[in-house]
Amino acid sequence: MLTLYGVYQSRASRPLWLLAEADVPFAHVPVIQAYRLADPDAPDAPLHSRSPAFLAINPQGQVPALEDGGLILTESLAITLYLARRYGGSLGPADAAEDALMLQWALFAATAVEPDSIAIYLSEQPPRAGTAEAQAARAAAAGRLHAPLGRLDRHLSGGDHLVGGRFTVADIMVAECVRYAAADAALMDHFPHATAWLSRCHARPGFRQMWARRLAE
Ligand SMILES: N[C@@H](CCC(=O)N[C@@H](CS)C(=O)NCC(=O)O)C(=O)O
Repeated sequence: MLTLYGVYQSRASRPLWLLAEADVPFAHVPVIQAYRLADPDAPDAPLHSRSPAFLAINPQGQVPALEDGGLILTESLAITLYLARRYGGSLGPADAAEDALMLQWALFAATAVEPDSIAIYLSEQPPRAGTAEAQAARAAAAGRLHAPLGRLDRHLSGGDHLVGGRFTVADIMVAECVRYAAADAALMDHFPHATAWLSRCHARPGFRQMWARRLAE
């Protein structure tokens, strides 16, 4: 049985969306981020990212993590890619070329998009939201996102999906990293194909199931 560690309100949303799309049975252990707890050391604190039991799974103290038989895997995009390859059917690669393209989009998401899209998200969180510092950080992050989002937009002007003319793990990985930036409507207005693609991704039953569970958490 697969075991996925990490609450829905974390980067665990990425493999959880994949698992919903693939309809794969799994055990979910909702490990919460330690920083979200008032007192992670309290005796009745829930299992969290600094709990000794979880550090035995991921000594780095971050979610998500996956256990599959003897395999323990960390890094949300590596987990999501693994699940697609192993259990995802057409969500995963059909051949070596698609495999390479899916890895390319995973690295694009992690390196060219996520740092600045997270910066946009964080600029809206209290207590920084609305401060001059937060606005400057947000504008700088949005500026740096123009090149990668422009590339994504141009790619999507030629088709509805990132790889293979069908919805795949590549769409999940990139959509999850772009999602944080989507709060910046003025930024996304520059990229109509990417914006429409993100809406299509979010209309999928697999995403809706994941998101409903996240909201209910
Ligand atoms: N690159 C890692 C980042 C993992 C990460 O930062 N996870 C956050 C939650 S989204 C976490 O567990 N934070 C807990 C902590 O730092 O204490 C991945 O994609 O899995």
